[in-house]
Amino acid sequence: MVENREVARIFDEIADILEVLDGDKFKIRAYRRAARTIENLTADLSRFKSKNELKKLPGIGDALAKKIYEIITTGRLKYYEDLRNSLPAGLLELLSIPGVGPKTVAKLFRECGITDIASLERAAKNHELQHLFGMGAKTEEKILKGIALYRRQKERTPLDVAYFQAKRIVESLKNLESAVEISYAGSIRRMKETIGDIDILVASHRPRDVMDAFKTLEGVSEVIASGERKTSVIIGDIQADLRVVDPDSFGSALQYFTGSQLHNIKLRELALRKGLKLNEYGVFRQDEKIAGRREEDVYHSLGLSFIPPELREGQDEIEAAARGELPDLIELSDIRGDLHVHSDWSDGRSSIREIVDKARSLEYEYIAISDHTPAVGITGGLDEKRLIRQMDEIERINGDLDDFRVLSGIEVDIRSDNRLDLPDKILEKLDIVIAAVHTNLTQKKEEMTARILSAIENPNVDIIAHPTGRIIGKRDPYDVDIEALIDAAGSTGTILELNANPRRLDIKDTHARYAKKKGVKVAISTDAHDTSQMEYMHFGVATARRGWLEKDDVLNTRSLDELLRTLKP
Ligand code: DGT
Ligand code: CA
Ligand code: CA
Repeated sequence: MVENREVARIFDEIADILEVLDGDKFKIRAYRRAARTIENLTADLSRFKSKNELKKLPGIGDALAKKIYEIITTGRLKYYEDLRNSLPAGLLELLSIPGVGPKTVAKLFRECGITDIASLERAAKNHELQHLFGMGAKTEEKILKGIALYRRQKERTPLDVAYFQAKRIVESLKNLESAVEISYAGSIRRMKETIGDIDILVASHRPRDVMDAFKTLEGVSEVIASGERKTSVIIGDIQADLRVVDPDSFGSALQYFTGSQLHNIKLRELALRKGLKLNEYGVFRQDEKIAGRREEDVYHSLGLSFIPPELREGQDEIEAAARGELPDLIELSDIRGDLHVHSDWSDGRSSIREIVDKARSLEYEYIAISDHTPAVGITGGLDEKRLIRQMDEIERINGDLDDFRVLSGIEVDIRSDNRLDLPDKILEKLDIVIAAVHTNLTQKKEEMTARILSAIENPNVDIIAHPTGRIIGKRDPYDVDIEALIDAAGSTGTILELNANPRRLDIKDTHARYAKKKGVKVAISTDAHDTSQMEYMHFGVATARRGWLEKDDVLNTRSLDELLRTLKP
């Protein structure tokens, strides 16, 4: 069955190709609009029985209905295949480079004969692009940076994509009778922000059964290597390694294959100093095995308390565990509310009431609605007037609610002139004010730092959202002195957001640890633009754990009363 998402993707790609070919503007727009219609459709396209039925959809005329029908009945679209084949094979990949759109690709192709990433890189390095209209040395630099970013991101997979895939694998293998135990290992268990490959560990007396099930999982496109104890496959564009071990050494294998490599090296050195031997089969004193079945016992046998996987990066976690001074890490169940959520008043897709329902299903006690302000440049940014109306609406909603509270908030833009996008006299009236940068991201370091500092110093600002502005694999952080921001937040009592969106995770793990050292509190928030994104919270919590944060370090673990006291002391 062809999914709606796939049909939308094909239409978007057709629009891209037509744009590269300098095709008809109206036609291009029609494909894009149809792609959006299809994406937002709740019914499966495959349920439509005829072209005429499809034509009832908004923006779908005769020609488009015919094409959709061809895709859902044959799984292919000849027009699309012909279009693709009319272009050099590597040309469309150029569109994946951040900052390169169809218009640029068209120009590069027609005026410079560039057909793939390698030839673009060569031309930019040799300054051959400069004679092109509108392309200076700066643009060449930007293109080279974009290529580097694209390559980096291509090698590693964002955490959410890998996590979703790993979860699917574990869910299906868990039910096997021959699988005694199963766990994530490697970087996915440590919840690193990007994943090289997925590692899964199974304890079993019948490894072959487990391997067979693994190789035939839905979505496996290639078996790279297949042995009795280890198999590697490609599943949904990412490599997954499965290792099967004897239940007697599951704990030590889990410890070994969770890594990180640096953590393991340090742990092995500690074992040697204690006259013990540590490997994936167990902990040994001479020939006697003193631990191996349970992972906790591996650590205990070395005189350490259990080290949570998120801390195993080979920093100073082993020393801390030896002193019994590991942090008592925050857990998802400690979270009592989400302090950064967008509603359909600005660019969110859910109503405030839908957000409240979702928050209650997550067992939260409160939620803050924090929509955008006009300077962000989206439609629906809240000006003073609409914000006041939204505050009234929230008051009404609160009137209908027992033991749950909607906080009136805003994500006020910090403009490039260092001023907030709404006057203080209205910010004062809100329960919670979040400030963030959204435009002019290329300011110089001193300028950007001063810009965010000015918001930190405003007594009406409670939280700075996504303080470094990075989009993992797509956009580097702003050039900003993050330590200076954290230091300043320490003196003003301003809270820093740890944005839980898996493509942001901003501030990141190491910054969170620095913030803790400076006594700066963190708010873990999802920045959800629809209710399903409110489930991103666990990615934020995992990143906070990687930053050694405890419950008390995080604002939204507070009860409503405590939270309000912190916000308005
Ligand atoms: P990744 O996949 O790049 O995101 O990071 P990891 O940590 O999952 O690394 P991976 O998949 O190469 O290996 C999984 C774990 O196996 C790693 O964290 C530590 C452990 N390990 C044990 N011996 C070695 C070794 O010789 N090389 C590597 N790379 N890992 C080893
Ligand atoms: Ca891995
Ligand atoms: Ca691996």
